[in-house]
Amino acid sequence: MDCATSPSSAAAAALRTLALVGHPNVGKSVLFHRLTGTYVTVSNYPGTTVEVSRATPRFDREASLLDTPGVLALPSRSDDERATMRALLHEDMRTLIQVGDAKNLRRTLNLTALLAELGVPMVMALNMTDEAKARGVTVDAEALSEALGVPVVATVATGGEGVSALTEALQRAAVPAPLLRYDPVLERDIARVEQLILAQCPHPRLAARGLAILAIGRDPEVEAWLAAQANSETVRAALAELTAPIGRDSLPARLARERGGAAEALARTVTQQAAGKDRTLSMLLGRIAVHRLWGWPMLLGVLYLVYLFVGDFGASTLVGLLEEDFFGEVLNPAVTEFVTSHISTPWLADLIVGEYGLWTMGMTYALALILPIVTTFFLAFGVLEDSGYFSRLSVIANRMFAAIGLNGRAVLPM
Ligand SMILES: Nc1nc2c(ncn2[C@@H]2O[C@H](COP(=O)(O)OP(=O)(O)OP(=O)(O)O)[C@@H](O)[C@H]2O)c(=O)[nH]1
Ligand SMILES: [Mg+2]
Repeated sequence: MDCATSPSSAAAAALRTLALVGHPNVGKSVLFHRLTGTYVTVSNYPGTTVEVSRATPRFDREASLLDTPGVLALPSRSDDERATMRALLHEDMRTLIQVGDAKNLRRTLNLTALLAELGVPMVMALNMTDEAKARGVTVDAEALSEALGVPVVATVATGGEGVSALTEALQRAAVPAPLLRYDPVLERDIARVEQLILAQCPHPRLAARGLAILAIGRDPEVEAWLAAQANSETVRAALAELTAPIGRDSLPARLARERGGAAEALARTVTQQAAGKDRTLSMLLGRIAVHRLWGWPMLLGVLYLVYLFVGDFGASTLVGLLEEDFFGEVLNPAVTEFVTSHISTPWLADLIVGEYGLWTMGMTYALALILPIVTTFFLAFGVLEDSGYFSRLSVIANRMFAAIGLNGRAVLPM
Protein backbone atom coordinates (compact mmCIF):
# COMPACT_ATOMS: atom_id res chain seq x y z
CA MET A 1 0.00 0.00 0.00
CA ASP A 2 1.60 3.30 -0.88
CA CYS A 3 0.35 6.76 -0.07
CA ALA A 4 -3.22 5.94 0.99
CA THR A 5 -3.95 7.75 4.24
CA SER A 6 -6.69 7.97 6.82
CA PRO A 7 -9.66 10.30 6.27
CA SER A 8 -8.55 12.56 9.04
CA SER A 9 -5.50 13.62 7.05
CA ALA A 10 -5.43 17.38 7.51
CA ALA A 11 -3.69 18.13 4.22
CA ALA A 12 -6.40 16.46 2.21
CA ALA A 13 -9.30 17.94 4.15
CA ALA A 14 -9.38 21.05 1.99
CA LEU A 15 -9.85 19.06 -1.21
CA ARG A 16 -13.23 18.20 -2.70
CA THR A 17 -13.93 14.60 -2.02
CA LEU A 18 -15.39 11.75 -4.05
CA ALA A 19 -15.93 8.26 -2.71
CA LEU A 20 -16.35 4.75 -4.02
CA VAL A 21 -19.13 3.03 -2.12
CA GLY A 22 -20.85 -0.30 -2.54
CA HIS A 23 -21.34 -3.79 -1.25
CA PRO A 24 -18.36 -5.89 -0.17
CA ASN A 25 -16.35 -7.67 -2.87
CA VAL A 26 -17.75 -5.77 -5.86
CA GLY A 27 -14.46 -4.29 -7.08
CA LYS A 28 -14.24 -0.90 -5.30
CA SER A 29 -10.56 -1.31 -4.50
CA VAL A 30 -9.69 -2.43 -8.04
CA LEU A 31 -11.46 0.68 -9.39
CA PHE A 32 -9.70 2.82 -6.79
CA HIS A 33 -6.40 1.53 -8.14
CA ARG A 34 -7.50 2.22 -11.73
CA LEU A 35 -8.61 5.77 -10.89
CA THR A 36 -5.72 6.79 -8.64
CA GLY A 37 -2.80 4.46 -9.36
CA THR A 38 -2.66 3.77 -5.62
CA TYR A 39 -2.72 0.14 -4.64
CA VAL A 40 -4.88 -1.03 -1.76
CA THR A 41 -5.36 -4.66 -0.84
CA VAL A 42 -7.67 -6.50 -3.21
CA SER A 43 -8.88 -10.03 -2.68
CA ASN A 44 -11.75 -12.25 -3.57
CA TYR A 45 -13.50 -12.24 -0.23
CA PRO A 46 -15.55 -9.55 1.45
CA GLY A 47 -14.29 -7.42 4.30
CA THR A 48 -10.88 -6.83 2.70
CA THR A 49 -11.00 -3.06 3.01
CA VAL A 50 -11.71 -2.24 6.65
CA GLU A 51 -10.78 1.41 6.76
CA VAL A 52 -11.13 4.35 4.41
CA SER A 53 -8.18 4.91 2.05
CA ARG A 54 -7.55 8.15 0.27
CA ALA A 55 -5.58 9.18 -2.82
CA THR A 56 -5.58 11.83 -5.53
CA PRO A 57 -7.47 10.67 -8.62
CA ARG A 58 -5.78 10.88 -12.02
CA PHE A 59 -8.77 12.74 -13.48
CA ASP A 60 -8.62 15.64 -11.01
CA ARG A 61 -5.40 16.46 -9.16
CA GLU A 62 -7.31 18.91 -6.94
CA ALA A 63 -9.69 16.27 -5.64
CA SER A 64 -9.46 13.40 -3.23
CA LEU A 65 -10.91 9.95 -3.86
CA LEU A 66 -11.88 7.62 -1.02
CA ASP A 67 -12.03 3.84 -1.12
CA THR A 68 -14.53 2.78 1.53
CA PRO A 69 -15.16 -0.58 3.18
CA GLY A 70 -18.10 -2.49 1.72
CA VAL A 71 -21.51 -1.94 3.29
CA LEU A 72 -24.15 -4.64 3.36
CA ALA A 73 -26.80 -2.23 4.54
CA LEU A 74 -27.37 0.97 6.44
CA PRO A 75 -28.16 1.88 9.26
CA SER A 76 -24.59 0.80 9.93
CA ARG A 77 -23.91 -2.07 12.29
CA SER A 78 -20.45 -3.52 11.62
CA ASP A 79 -17.20 -1.59 12.07
CA ASP A 80 -16.65 -1.34 8.30
CA GLU A 81 -20.16 0.00 7.74
CA ARG A 82 -19.56 2.54 10.47
CA ALA A 83 -16.31 3.65 8.84
CA THR A 84 -18.17 4.27 5.58
CA MET A 85 -20.99 6.11 7.36
CA ARG A 86 -18.43 8.28 9.16
CA ALA A 87 -16.86 9.25 5.85
CA LEU A 88 -20.30 10.17 4.46
CA LEU A 89 -21.05 12.32 7.49
CA HIS A 90 -17.73 14.04 8.01
CA GLU A 91 -16.02 14.36 4.60
CA ASP A 92 -16.70 17.14 2.16
CA MET A 93 -18.46 14.60 -0.04
CA ARG A 94 -19.27 16.04 -3.46
CA THR A 95 -19.85 12.92 -5.53
CA LEU A 96 -20.37 9.24 -4.84
CA ILE A 97 -19.42 6.48 -7.23
CA GLN A 98 -21.60 3.54 -6.34
CA VAL A 99 -19.86 0.40 -7.47
CA GLY A 100 -22.58 -2.09 -8.33
CA ASP A 101 -22.56 -5.74 -9.20
CA ALA A 102 -24.15 -6.31 -12.62
CA LYS A 103 -24.94 -9.92 -11.80
CA ASN A 104 -26.83 -8.91 -8.67
CA LEU A 105 -28.68 -5.76 -9.59
CA ARG A 106 -31.41 -6.17 -6.99
CA ARG A 107 -28.89 -6.00 -4.17
CA THR A 108 -27.07 -3.10 -5.85
CA LEU A 109 -30.28 -1.07 -6.18
CA ASN A 110 -31.17 -1.72 -2.57
CA LEU A 111 -28.16 0.39 -1.66
CA THR A 112 -28.93 2.95 -4.39
CA ALA A 113 -32.34 3.50 -2.77
CA LEU A 114 -30.57 4.45 0.41
CA LEU A 115 -27.98 6.67 -1.26
CA ALA A 116 -30.85 8.46 -3.01
CA GLU A 117 -32.30 9.26 0.41
CA LEU A 118 -28.99 10.82 1.47
CA GLY A 119 -29.13 13.17 -1.49
CA VAL A 120 -25.46 13.16 -2.59
CA PRO A 121 -24.90 13.40 -6.37
CA MET A 122 -23.69 10.08 -7.72
CA VAL A 123 -22.85 7.96 -10.72
CA MET A 124 -23.08 4.20 -10.87
CA ALA A 125 -20.25 1.95 -12.04
CA LEU A 126 -22.04 -1.24 -12.97
CA ASN A 127 -19.08 -3.53 -12.42
CA MET A 128 -18.50 -7.25 -13.06
CA THR A 129 -20.34 -7.03 -16.38
CA ASP A 130 -18.02 -9.80 -17.65
CA GLU A 131 -19.26 -12.21 -14.98
CA ALA A 132 -22.86 -11.13 -15.56
CA LYS A 133 -22.44 -11.83 -19.28
CA ALA A 134 -20.98 -15.26 -18.57
CA ARG A 135 -24.15 -16.03 -16.64
CA GLY A 136 -26.36 -14.75 -19.41
CA VAL A 137 -27.39 -11.62 -17.48
CA THR A 138 -27.66 -8.38 -19.45
CA VAL A 139 -28.48 -5.09 -17.80
CA ASP A 140 -29.83 -2.24 -19.90
CA ALA A 141 -27.57 0.49 -18.51
CA GLU A 142 -29.36 3.22 -20.47
CA ALA A 143 -32.80 2.26 -19.16
CA LEU A 144 -31.43 2.00 -15.65
CA SER A 145 -29.79 5.41 -15.98
CA GLU A 146 -33.07 6.89 -17.12
CA ALA A 147 -35.02 5.31 -14.27
CA LEU A 148 -32.54 6.46 -11.63
CA GLY A 149 -31.70 9.83 -13.16
CA VAL A 150 -27.95 9.23 -12.76
CA PRO A 151 -25.27 8.13 -15.22
CA VAL A 152 -24.80 4.34 -15.24
CA VAL A 153 -21.57 3.05 -16.80
CA ALA A 154 -20.90 -0.64 -17.40
CA THR A 155 -17.39 -1.54 -16.22
CA VAL A 156 -15.00 -4.45 -15.86
CA ALA A 157 -12.63 -3.00 -13.26
CA THR A 158 -10.09 -5.81 -13.55
CA GLY A 159 -9.70 -5.20 -17.30
CA GLY A 160 -10.06 -1.41 -17.10
CA GLU A 161 -13.15 -1.46 -19.35
CA GLY A 162 -15.47 1.50 -18.95
CA VAL A 163 -13.11 3.36 -16.61
CA SER A 164 -12.62 6.37 -18.89
CA ALA A 165 -16.37 6.53 -19.59
CA LEU A 166 -16.90 6.49 -15.84
CA THR A 167 -14.50 9.40 -15.40
CA GLU A 168 -16.37 11.41 -18.04
CA ALA A 169 -19.72 10.55 -16.45
CA LEU A 170 -18.63 12.20 -13.19
CA GLN A 171 -19.42 15.59 -14.79
CA ARG A 172 -23.05 14.50 -15.02
CA ALA A 173 -23.38 13.16 -11.47
CA ALA A 174 -26.88 13.71 -10.06
CA VAL A 175 -28.96 12.87 -7.02
CA PRO A 176 -30.92 9.69 -7.86
CA ALA A 177 -34.70 9.87 -8.05
CA PRO A 178 -36.25 8.50 -4.84
CA LEU A 179 -36.94 4.80 -5.33
CA LEU A 180 -39.67 4.37 -2.76
CA ARG A 181 -41.95 5.74 -0.07
CA TYR A 182 -42.22 3.67 3.11
CA ASP A 183 -45.50 2.77 4.77
CA PRO A 184 -47.56 5.81 5.87
CA VAL A 185 -46.94 5.46 9.62
CA LEU A 186 -43.20 5.31 9.12
CA GLU A 187 -43.34 8.16 6.59
CA ARG A 188 -45.07 10.35 9.17
CA ASP A 189 -42.27 9.73 11.68
CA ILE A 190 -39.61 10.28 9.04
CA ALA A 191 -41.22 13.58 8.01
CA ARG A 192 -41.34 14.77 11.63
CA VAL A 193 -37.66 14.01 12.32
CA GLU A 194 -36.69 15.37 8.90
CA GLN A 195 -38.40 18.71 9.61
CA LEU A 196 -36.70 18.99 12.97
CA ILE A 197 -33.25 18.21 11.52
CA LEU A 198 -33.83 20.78 8.78
CA ALA A 199 -34.89 23.42 11.28
CA GLN A 200 -32.37 22.72 14.04
CA CYS A 201 -29.19 21.22 12.62
CA PRO A 202 -29.15 20.73 8.85
CA HIS A 203 -26.18 18.77 7.52
CA PRO A 204 -24.09 20.71 4.99
CA ARG A 205 -24.32 17.96 2.34
CA LEU A 206 -26.56 15.08 3.40
CA ALA A 207 -30.33 15.30 2.98
CA ALA A 208 -32.36 15.55 6.17
CA ARG A 209 -34.71 12.76 5.00
CA GLY A 210 -31.87 10.23 4.75
CA LEU A 211 -30.46 11.31 8.10
CA ALA A 212 -33.90 11.04 9.68
CA ILE A 213 -34.32 7.47 8.36
CA LEU A 214 -30.87 6.47 9.64
CA ALA A 215 -31.45 8.14 13.01
CA ILE A 216 -34.79 6.35 13.41
CA GLY A 217 -32.96 3.14 12.51
CA ARG A 218 -30.43 3.91 15.29
CA ASP A 219 -27.36 4.30 13.14
CA PRO A 220 -24.66 4.82 15.79
CA GLU A 221 -22.67 7.23 13.62
CA VAL A 222 -25.72 9.41 12.86
CA GLU A 223 -26.63 9.34 16.56
CA ALA A 224 -23.08 10.47 17.43
CA TRP A 225 -23.25 13.21 14.80
CA LEU A 226 -26.59 14.42 16.16
CA ALA A 227 -25.25 14.39 19.72
CA ALA A 228 -22.37 16.63 18.61
CA GLN A 229 -24.70 19.25 17.06
CA ALA A 230 -25.45 22.25 19.26
CA ASN A 231 -29.18 22.48 18.51
CA SER A 232 -30.14 18.87 18.31
CA GLU A 233 -32.00 18.37 21.64
CA THR A 234 -35.46 18.61 20.09
CA VAL A 235 -34.48 16.14 17.37
CA ARG A 236 -33.15 13.70 19.92
CA ALA A 237 -36.21 14.16 22.12
CA ALA A 238 -38.48 13.45 19.14
CA LEU A 239 -36.43 10.34 18.31
CA ALA A 240 -36.71 9.07 21.87
CA GLU A 241 -40.49 9.47 21.72
CA LEU A 242 -40.67 7.41 18.53
CA THR A 243 -38.89 4.46 20.06
CA ALA A 244 -41.85 2.56 21.37
CA PRO A 245 -44.51 2.93 18.66
CA ILE A 246 -42.51 1.74 15.65
CA GLY A 247 -40.15 -0.74 17.29
CA ARG A 248 -36.89 0.83 16.22
CA ASP A 249 -34.92 -2.36 16.75
CA SER A 250 -36.77 -4.16 14.02
CA LEU A 251 -36.66 -1.09 11.79
CA PRO A 252 -33.44 -1.87 9.85
CA ALA A 253 -34.94 -5.18 8.74
CA ARG A 254 -38.20 -3.45 7.82
CA LEU A 255 -36.43 -0.71 5.85
CA ALA A 256 -34.33 -3.32 4.05
CA ARG A 257 -37.47 -5.29 3.16
CA GLU A 258 -39.25 -2.28 1.73
CA ARG A 259 -36.18 -1.11 -0.17
CA GLY A 260 -35.69 -4.68 -1.37
CA GLY A 261 -39.17 -4.69 -2.91
CA ALA A 262 -38.54 -1.45 -4.82
CA ALA A 263 -35.06 -2.61 -5.91
CA GLU A 264 -36.41 -5.94 -7.13
CA ALA A 265 -39.13 -4.25 -9.19
CA LEU A 266 -36.69 -1.90 -10.92
CA ALA A 267 -34.04 -4.61 -11.40
CA ARG A 268 -36.59 -6.80 -13.14
CA THR A 269 -37.49 -4.13 -15.68
CA VAL A 270 -33.89 -3.51 -16.80
CA THR A 271 -32.36 -7.01 -16.54
CA GLN A 272 -32.55 -9.77 -19.10
CA GLN A 273 -31.67 -13.35 -18.26
CA ALA A 274 -30.75 -15.54 -21.23
CA ALA A 275 -32.79 -18.75 -21.15
CA GLY A 276 -31.07 -21.80 -19.70
CA LYS A 277 -28.03 -19.90 -18.47
CA ASP A 278 -29.17 -19.43 -14.91
CA ARG A 279 -28.92 -23.02 -13.71
CA THR A 280 -25.29 -23.77 -14.25
CA LEU A 281 -23.37 -26.14 -12.01
CA SER A 282 -21.34 -23.28 -10.55
CA MET A 283 -24.50 -21.48 -9.44
CA LEU A 284 -25.79 -24.65 -7.85
CA LEU A 285 -22.50 -25.12 -5.99
CA GLY A 286 -22.60 -21.45 -4.97
CA ARG A 287 -26.05 -21.94 -3.48
CA ILE A 288 -25.03 -25.11 -1.62
CA ALA A 289 -21.97 -23.30 -0.23
CA VAL A 290 -24.12 -20.77 1.65
CA HIS A 291 -26.98 -23.14 2.48
CA ARG A 292 -27.84 -23.22 6.20
CA LEU A 293 -27.59 -26.98 6.33
CA TRP A 294 -25.60 -28.16 3.30
CA GLY A 295 -23.01 -25.41 3.64
CA TRP A 296 -21.44 -27.31 6.56
CA PRO A 297 -20.83 -30.68 4.88
CA MET A 298 -19.46 -28.72 1.92
CA LEU A 299 -17.07 -26.85 4.21
CA LEU A 300 -15.91 -30.16 5.71
CA GLY A 301 -15.46 -31.56 2.20
CA VAL A 302 -13.41 -28.53 1.11
CA LEU A 303 -11.26 -28.73 4.25
CA TYR A 304 -10.71 -32.44 3.63
CA LEU A 305 -9.64 -31.79 0.02
CA VAL A 306 -7.26 -29.05 1.21
CA TYR A 307 -5.89 -31.48 3.78
CA LEU A 308 -5.39 -34.15 1.10
CA PHE A 309 -3.58 -31.72 -1.18
CA VAL A 310 -1.48 -29.79 1.37
CA GLY A 311 -1.19 -32.19 4.30
CA ASP A 312 -1.00 -35.44 2.41
CA PHE A 313 0.35 -34.70 -1.05
CA GLY A 314 2.49 -31.65 -0.13
CA ALA A 315 3.72 -32.37 3.38
CA SER A 316 3.98 -36.12 3.00
CA THR A 317 4.44 -37.31 -0.60
CA LEU A 318 6.34 -34.32 -2.01
CA VAL A 319 8.42 -33.78 1.13
CA GLY A 320 9.23 -37.53 1.21
CA LEU A 321 10.34 -37.47 -2.41
CA LEU A 322 12.41 -34.32 -2.02
CA GLU A 323 13.83 -34.66 1.47
CA GLU A 324 14.45 -38.38 1.78
CA ASP A 325 14.85 -39.57 -1.78
CA PHE A 326 16.43 -36.64 -3.58
CA PHE A 327 18.28 -34.66 -0.90
CA GLY A 328 18.93 -37.62 1.46
CA GLU A 329 20.00 -40.19 -1.10
CA VAL A 330 21.37 -38.19 -4.02
CA LEU A 331 22.12 -34.52 -3.45
CA ASN A 332 23.41 -34.39 0.12
CA PRO A 333 25.87 -37.29 -0.23
CA ALA A 334 27.24 -35.63 -3.39
CA VAL A 335 27.56 -32.20 -1.73
CA THR A 336 29.16 -33.77 1.37
CA GLU A 337 31.60 -35.66 -0.79
CA PHE A 338 32.46 -32.51 -2.73
CA VAL A 339 32.90 -30.29 0.35
CA THR A 340 34.96 -32.75 2.41
CA SER A 341 37.26 -33.45 -0.51
CA HIS A 342 37.79 -29.75 -1.25
CA ILE A 343 37.86 -28.23 2.25
CA SER A 344 40.52 -29.56 4.55
CA THR A 345 39.61 -27.44 7.61
CA PRO A 346 37.34 -29.78 9.61
CA TRP A 347 35.29 -27.06 11.40
CA LEU A 348 34.59 -25.28 8.11
CA ALA A 349 33.48 -28.50 6.39
CA ASP A 350 31.35 -29.25 9.44
CA LEU A 351 29.78 -25.80 9.25
CA ILE A 352 28.61 -26.55 5.72
CA VAL A 353 27.80 -30.25 5.66
CA GLY A 354 27.96 -31.37 9.33
CA GLU A 355 24.87 -32.62 11.16
CA TYR A 356 23.64 -29.04 11.67
CA GLY A 357 25.41 -27.60 8.62
CA LEU A 358 24.27 -24.72 6.47
CA TRP A 359 23.62 -27.07 3.59
CA THR A 360 22.58 -30.25 5.36
CA MET A 361 20.13 -28.50 7.62
CA GLY A 362 19.46 -24.95 6.39
CA MET A 363 19.11 -25.48 2.64
CA THR A 364 17.67 -28.98 2.94
CA TYR A 365 14.90 -27.87 5.28
CA ALA A 366 14.10 -24.73 3.31
CA LEU A 367 13.97 -26.42 -0.10
CA ALA A 368 12.85 -29.95 0.71
CA LEU A 369 10.55 -29.36 3.68
CA ILE A 370 9.16 -25.82 3.70
CA LEU A 371 8.95 -25.11 -0.04
CA PRO A 372 6.60 -28.01 -0.97
CA ILE A 373 4.25 -27.22 1.91
CA VAL A 374 4.13 -23.48 1.22
CA THR A 375 3.72 -24.06 -2.52
CA THR A 376 0.84 -26.49 -2.17
CA PHE A 377 -0.82 -24.31 0.48
CA PHE A 378 -0.78 -21.20 -1.71
CA LEU A 379 -1.90 -23.17 -4.77
CA ALA A 380 -4.90 -24.46 -2.80
CA PHE A 381 -5.56 -20.98 -1.39
CA GLY A 382 -5.39 -19.42 -4.88
CA VAL A 383 -7.80 -21.96 -6.37
CA LEU A 384 -10.26 -21.46 -3.49
CA GLU A 385 -10.02 -17.67 -3.79
CA ASP A 386 -10.52 -17.65 -7.56
CA SER A 387 -13.42 -20.07 -7.31
CA GLY A 388 -15.26 -17.52 -5.14
CA TYR A 389 -15.61 -20.02 -2.29
CA PHE A 390 -14.11 -17.63 0.27
CA SER A 391 -16.88 -15.07 -0.17
CA ARG A 392 -19.40 -17.87 0.46
CA LEU A 393 -17.43 -19.08 3.44
CA SER A 394 -17.56 -15.62 4.94
CA VAL A 395 -21.37 -15.77 4.78
CA ILE A 396 -21.33 -18.98 6.83
CA ALA A 397 -18.71 -17.62 9.25
CA ASN A 398 -20.71 -14.43 9.67
CA ARG A 399 -23.84 -16.38 10.50
CA MET A 400 -21.97 -18.42 13.11
CA PHE A 401 -20.20 -15.46 14.73
CA ALA A 402 -23.32 -13.26 14.68
CA ALA A 403 -24.80 -15.64 17.24
CA ILE A 404 -22.25 -14.39 19.76
CA GLY A 405 -22.39 -10.79 18.60
CA LEU A 406 -19.20 -10.78 16.50
CA ASN A 407 -18.51 -9.95 12.87
CA GLY A 408 -17.63 -13.25 11.19
CA ARG A 409 -16.67 -11.65 7.88
CA ALA A 410 -13.46 -10.49 9.53
CA VAL A 411 -12.32 -14.10 9.95
CA LEU A 412 -11.13 -14.53 6.39
CA PRO A 413 -8.93 -11.46 5.91
CA MET A 414 -7.43 -12.28 9.31
N1 LIG B 1 -14.57 -10.79 -13.08
C1 LIG B 1 -14.38 -9.63 -12.48
N2 LIG B 1 -13.77 -9.59 -11.29
C2 LIG B 1 -13.60 -8.40 -10.69
C3 LIG B 1 -14.03 -7.19 -11.29
N3 LIG B 1 -13.72 -6.16 -10.45
C4 LIG B 1 -13.13 -6.73 -9.37
N4 LIG B 1 -13.05 -8.07 -9.51
C5 LIG B 1 -12.51 -9.03 -8.54
O1 LIG B 1 -13.40 -9.04 -7.43
C6 LIG B 1 -12.70 -9.27 -6.22
C7 LIG B 1 -13.00 -8.17 -5.22
O2 LIG B 1 -12.40 -6.94 -5.61
P1 LIG B 1 -12.07 -5.78 -4.55
O3 LIG B 1 -11.65 -4.58 -5.33
O4 LIG B 1 -11.19 -6.27 -3.46
O5 LIG B 1 -13.53 -5.56 -3.95
P2 LIG B 1 -13.98 -4.47 -2.87
O6 LIG B 1 -15.31 -3.97 -3.33
O7 LIG B 1 -12.92 -3.47 -2.63
O8 LIG B 1 -14.21 -5.42 -1.60
P3 LIG B 1 -14.17 -5.00 -0.02
O9 LIG B 1 -12.96 -4.20 0.21
O10 LIG B 1 -14.13 -6.34 0.66
O11 LIG B 1 -15.45 -4.28 0.24
C8 LIG B 1 -11.22 -9.37 -6.60
O12 LIG B 1 -10.90 -10.74 -6.73
C9 LIG B 1 -11.17 -8.66 -7.95
O13 LIG B 1 -10.11 -9.13 -8.75
C10 LIG B 1 -14.68 -7.25 -12.58
O14 LIG B 1 -15.11 -6.26 -13.19
N5 LIG B 1 -14.81 -8.50 -13.11
MG1 LIG C 1 -11.84 -3.05 -1.01
